[in-house]
Amino acid sequence: MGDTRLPLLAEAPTTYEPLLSWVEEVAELTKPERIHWVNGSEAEYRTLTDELVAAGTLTRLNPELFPNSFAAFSDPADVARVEEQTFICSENERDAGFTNNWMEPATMKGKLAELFDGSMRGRTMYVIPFVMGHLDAEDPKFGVEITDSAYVVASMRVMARIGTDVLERIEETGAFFVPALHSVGAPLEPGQEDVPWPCNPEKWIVHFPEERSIVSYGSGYGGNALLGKKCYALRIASVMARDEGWLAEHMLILKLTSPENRVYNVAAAFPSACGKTNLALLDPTIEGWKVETLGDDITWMRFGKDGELRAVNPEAGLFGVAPGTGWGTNPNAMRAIAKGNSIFTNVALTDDGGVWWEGMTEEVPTHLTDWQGNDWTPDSGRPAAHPNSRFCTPIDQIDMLAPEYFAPEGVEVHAILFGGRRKTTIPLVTQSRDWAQGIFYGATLSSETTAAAAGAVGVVRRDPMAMLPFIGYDAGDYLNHWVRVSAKANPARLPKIFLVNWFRRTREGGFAWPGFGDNARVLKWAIERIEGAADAVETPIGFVPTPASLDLTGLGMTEDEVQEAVRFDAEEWKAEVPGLEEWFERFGGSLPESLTAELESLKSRLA
Ligand code: GTP
Ligand code: SPV
Ligand code: MN
Repeated sequence: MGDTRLPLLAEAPTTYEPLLSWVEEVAELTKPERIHWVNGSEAEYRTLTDELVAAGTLTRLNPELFPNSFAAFSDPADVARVEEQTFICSENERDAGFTNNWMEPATMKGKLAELFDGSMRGRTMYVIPFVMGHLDAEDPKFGVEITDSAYVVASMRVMARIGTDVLERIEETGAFFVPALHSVGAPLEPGQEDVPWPCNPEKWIVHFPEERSIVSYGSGYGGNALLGKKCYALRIASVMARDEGWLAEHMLILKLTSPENRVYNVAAAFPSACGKTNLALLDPTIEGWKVETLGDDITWMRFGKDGELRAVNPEAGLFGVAPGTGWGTNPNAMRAIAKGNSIFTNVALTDDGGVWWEGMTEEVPTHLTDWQGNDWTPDSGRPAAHPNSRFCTPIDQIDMLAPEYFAPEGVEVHAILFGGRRKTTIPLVTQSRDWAQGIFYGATLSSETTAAAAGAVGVVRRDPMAMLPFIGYDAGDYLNHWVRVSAKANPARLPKIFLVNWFRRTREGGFAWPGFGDNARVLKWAIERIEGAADAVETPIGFVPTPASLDLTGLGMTEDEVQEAVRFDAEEWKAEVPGLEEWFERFGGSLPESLTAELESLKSRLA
């Protein structure tokens, strides 16, 4: 360490020059009161959460109900990812593509330098060394997040592998780390009292893909602030993956074991708040089929030496949508949560010091404190928990966690599902004729928007591979990358691809399919298709089940009712085509030819 180091760095637990000089540069700009190097220990977590309780950011829950667990309530204007303010600042605008906001890197850096000047005044600057994926991976993906939010530190400890071990490994191996800078943008003047959830009305979530760096300003929430998650493990990782020949995807991954003990790993890409966590923790309603969890939000995949597709989950926790997660719909998540060690954000509080959200229990409590701190009763006429309220829970608290979660080499993927939230048109499940048509399913995936991002809810938008807000480069190049990478596959071991929709409605307006644990019936059909055992009807969009080919044991639905969920509707699909054409036109020529060919052949089959 040079003599000229900032005195604030005196207690740095490292001599790693690339890290020290970055931390120093940030400290000089942001002017924090002190620097805390996060070691990731139990004791540190206790101190941090005690401080957050004292500051009013966290409410300690009743330990008999939720041990070592806390509730946080955000500023009402800081409740979700802000896609409008999310930028990919590639050197060339063309490389950000039409799905991303872009600004010239130098201009953006100038703007950020102004915003970060003194932005940590009066606060502690935390330095969090982290690794996404395994520390013992062949090529571990390191990052260091600098943040002035202790809530972010506590949440990152759940969501990623952080602390001393990681720092030592970075230093020992001289590894590159992604510098990820975060500030809530709420400096404190001397004597100024803090608020429970500091943030700034102005928010910027910025990525510099060529230098692989992240800068986030103004928000303390989820994907805006826990920078290992969407910013690194998807946006920056997708760029690394493009350059290094792998795939970083917004997918869950689960291990399915058949009654005959055959194992299939299934990855599934659904947009935000469209059912990944629920499927990953599925409790099958059919006998003999077992599901184990590998991941619930992000999957990194590469083709192995035998041409098989291998997948790992780079995360260490769940940041799950609370509403709709209940003892009836997702008992496995509820059991994991009940073990404690969780941070809840924007849920409601029960009078006995527990948490509640819509759908947690069938019986609705008679009195709650809602997520905004107001009294709430069932006839208040508004939800008690915010629709994007979340539970943040260590993944190893899931009883059904697959042992392979801990294997750095990951698992082979046998099937990929693409799915969205569509009231009409998309059948419960469709199997693609081949890999190319499967990529077409992914490229044209559509869904109604949800509360996971700020903005209107319920608007149908195209969401390629469920990655629309997360592709760190040009969307056409991204689809080309899928095509190119899969050319490395052993064709016999290419996963089979299915399009699913748990959200189709009946004419009466209810869900056409009960979903949740009953989705195991769809997984079973998919596996039986792979094994060549299940029946299907060939339609212009691919193979859909006959009602009789699905295991309906104990479902309590008639074949006619099931038919409404699985049917292919030619009229609805003809009405879909102009939207598909418009979507493809937006790529302005960067789309793989194979996809244009798929659309043409779909049109001729529909005609
Ligand atoms: P992100 O964490 O935002 O990426 O969301 P996710 O894809 O993991 O979604 P999640 O599993 O948390 O589900 C989001 C919402 O959809 C919850 O309110 C669920 O209750 C609901 N949901 C999930 N699966 C089903 C299903 O099979 N049927 C129905 N009707 N709703 C479902
Ligand atoms: C999503 O929006 O897809 C999430 C939540 O998983 S967040 O971490 O906020 O991105
Ligand atoms: Mn997600």
